[in-house]
Amino acid sequence: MSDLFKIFNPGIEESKKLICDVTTTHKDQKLQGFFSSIGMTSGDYLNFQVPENLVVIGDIHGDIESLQKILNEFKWESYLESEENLLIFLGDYIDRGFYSLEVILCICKLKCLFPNNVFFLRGNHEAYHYFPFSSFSFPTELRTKFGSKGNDFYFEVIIPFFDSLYGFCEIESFALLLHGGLPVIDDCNFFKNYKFHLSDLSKRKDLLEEILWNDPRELVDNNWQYSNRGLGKYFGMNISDLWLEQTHCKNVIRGHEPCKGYKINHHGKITTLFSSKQPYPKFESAYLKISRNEILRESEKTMNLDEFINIV
Ligand SMILES: [Mn+2]
Repeated sequence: MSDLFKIFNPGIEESKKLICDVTTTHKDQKLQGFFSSIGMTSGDYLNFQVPENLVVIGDIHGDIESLQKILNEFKWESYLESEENLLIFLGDYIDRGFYSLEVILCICKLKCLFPNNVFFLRGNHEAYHYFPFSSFSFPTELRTKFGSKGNDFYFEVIIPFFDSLYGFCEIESFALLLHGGLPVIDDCNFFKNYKFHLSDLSKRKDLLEEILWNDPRELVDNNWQYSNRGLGKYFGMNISDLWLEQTHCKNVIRGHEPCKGYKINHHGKITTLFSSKQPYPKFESAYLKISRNEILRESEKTMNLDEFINIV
């Protein structure tokens, strides 16, 4: 298993096989429903009971070195042997750093080894074909690596892989995990059926855009504003309170914004986690690791998760 990082100068056929295998695994898990002792899927929506241990990794953005450091630090091989230990990625695997393809291959190897406790959420960089933006460079990296075949590789292998990623994860009574932020909901009836609405985001592009692009802000009216990013919204504390109240969760764990490893918003209710360093020299790379006991210990109050964040 120690060959997880032996992926430099990856061949096109080998890369294609590995990524397509994981796309198939995702599709099977979504279609047939996936069940482990602690979790289940309903399409794009993942649901878990509180795991024995939880590790969350934020945006990687092609930074294979930070990814390697993080995986080694929590000793991924022994950690993932128990299916009660979960590893969740918050998306944005590509662009900005030099090794986007290598990052994808590395996490795909992890998923092949541990399909029942490694899960990938989708970032906005994995949905360029729905919500385009200016700094998207992954196809250029693929053309540099694979020449003219890079284009076909992007359309035939990468886009289906991106479309197979999960959109939203709930860990019961604890946390909501997603890439960008909570969608602004003004009709409370939504929550009667929220798991259903989140289970097929290809039919709910309005929700998908906000999940992938929204950011938390401390807004004067605590409500929401359109985002300066040109896509998505800034959501205030009222939106966080509504979602957390309706889902009986205490925290939101999300990525999407470069920061010194982590950032806290909305009085501790929102934790931003960022795990990329090489393309962002001014910032830090971090991951979150928390145990079931630590989660249950603070069952009554809002938890501030900063003590469970490790800067690498
Ligand atoms: Mn992002």
